[in-house]
Amino acid sequence: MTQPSGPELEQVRRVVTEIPGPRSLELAQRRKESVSAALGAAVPVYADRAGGGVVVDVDGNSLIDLGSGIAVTNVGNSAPLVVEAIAAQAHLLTHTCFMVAGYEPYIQVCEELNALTPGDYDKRSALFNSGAEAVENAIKIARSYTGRNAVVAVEHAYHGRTNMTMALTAKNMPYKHRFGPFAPEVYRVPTSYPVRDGLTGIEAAQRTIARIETEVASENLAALIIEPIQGEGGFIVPAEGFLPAIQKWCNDHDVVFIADEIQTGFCRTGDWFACNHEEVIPDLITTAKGIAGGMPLAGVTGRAAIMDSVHAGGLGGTYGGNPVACAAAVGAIKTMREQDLAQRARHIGSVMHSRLQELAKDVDVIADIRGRGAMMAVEFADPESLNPRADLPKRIAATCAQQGVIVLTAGTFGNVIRLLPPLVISDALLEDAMDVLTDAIRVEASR
Ligand code: PLZ
Repeated sequence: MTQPSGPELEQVRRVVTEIPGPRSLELAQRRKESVSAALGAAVPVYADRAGGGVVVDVDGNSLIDLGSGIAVTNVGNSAPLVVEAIAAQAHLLTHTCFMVAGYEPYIQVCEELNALTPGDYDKRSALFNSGAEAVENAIKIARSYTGRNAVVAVEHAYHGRTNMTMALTAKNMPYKHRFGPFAPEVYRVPTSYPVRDGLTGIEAAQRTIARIETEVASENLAALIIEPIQGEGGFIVPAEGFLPAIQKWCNDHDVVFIADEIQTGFCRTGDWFACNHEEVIPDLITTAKGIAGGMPLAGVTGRAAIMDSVHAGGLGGTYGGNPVACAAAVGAIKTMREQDLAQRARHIGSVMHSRLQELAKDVDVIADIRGRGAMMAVEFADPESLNPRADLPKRIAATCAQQGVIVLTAGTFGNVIRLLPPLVISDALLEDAMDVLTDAIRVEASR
């Protein structure tokens, strides 16, 4: 008999060994001798299988997953339609290179992206392997279209680890440290960070625009790129009105407005894309992560006039839009639609938010609880001075892992716990995980 997998796995939290257990320790040793020490690890266990809301490790511990592999397995790990699509496609063809001989799944994914992304205009898409690669290409496209060089990114931004995207990313450690020089013509401007700047969305936008106008000038500016809710930066939700004002300024000055929805996309925030909440219409949008249920795939989607302005042969790559990854994306998108995972994300968000609000009454280390849908975070800081408490998230996450719950940290100041459960997690598991998390916060906050 085959062992259960995917959503058939028993949906329980169960810790049967010390964490990490003996098999994980064995793998940790082999890793130490074979894998570069430069790669981090959020939890000390090694995964064997996963599905629904759990990750089962090699020692048989069943951990509740509040990370989704960093916002990737929105439809759950090894989701049935994704697994079936991968298997079927793998039997037909695994690779031709889209630039050599095309295939239907690539076109299907582009059709889906054009239909699902915000903006009721004629669109085109191109597919790549990773989020960073999508961002790189969005910048190439914007520069080619405008004939301008400069690119603006905002404070706390995260856009990837390649050379151009490191330049766009704000935080030095660990992403940029000793890796320079970085790509030129990247300018950083303030954003909206309500709990820390106290500005309305309009005030923050005016500050941002004034900086761009004095230090860059629209005549030199190809694109402005922004995450509608910042991911690695700490789930910073800009004040209402900020994004629409920035979009309008870009439109008025023929600056390509790029929304990086790599972390926020595909139902995560309670809608297909985070731009939808304020009816923000980007010119280009970058997607990855949740798009293909765990397979590596990314896209750039945008106005046909912009996307088609690049010379023929100007975009591509050997693997971009691999047929198996594309088939997985079609399966993942179908799952999101059939199970209305946007609605599910809103429900998950309201559960997490109310549990955290309740907790905030008892502890004095929480400066902010924020996010949208199933993308929720707690910022730890002294509530008066707002001095970051960077010591807490690591300890809280370690305590949670010991008790069988995976949570991730984030934030420019390293003082944020972020919650990104798979959108198919059961209510019972979610409540159990929130019990563990809120207890861990109580304990660590009182130490
Ligand atoms: N843009 C908004 O969130 C990836 C990074 C994890 P890749 N975020 C997770 C890490 O430490 O490397 C991300 C993102 C946003 C771009 C990216 C980059 O996507 O698929 O990791 O290249």
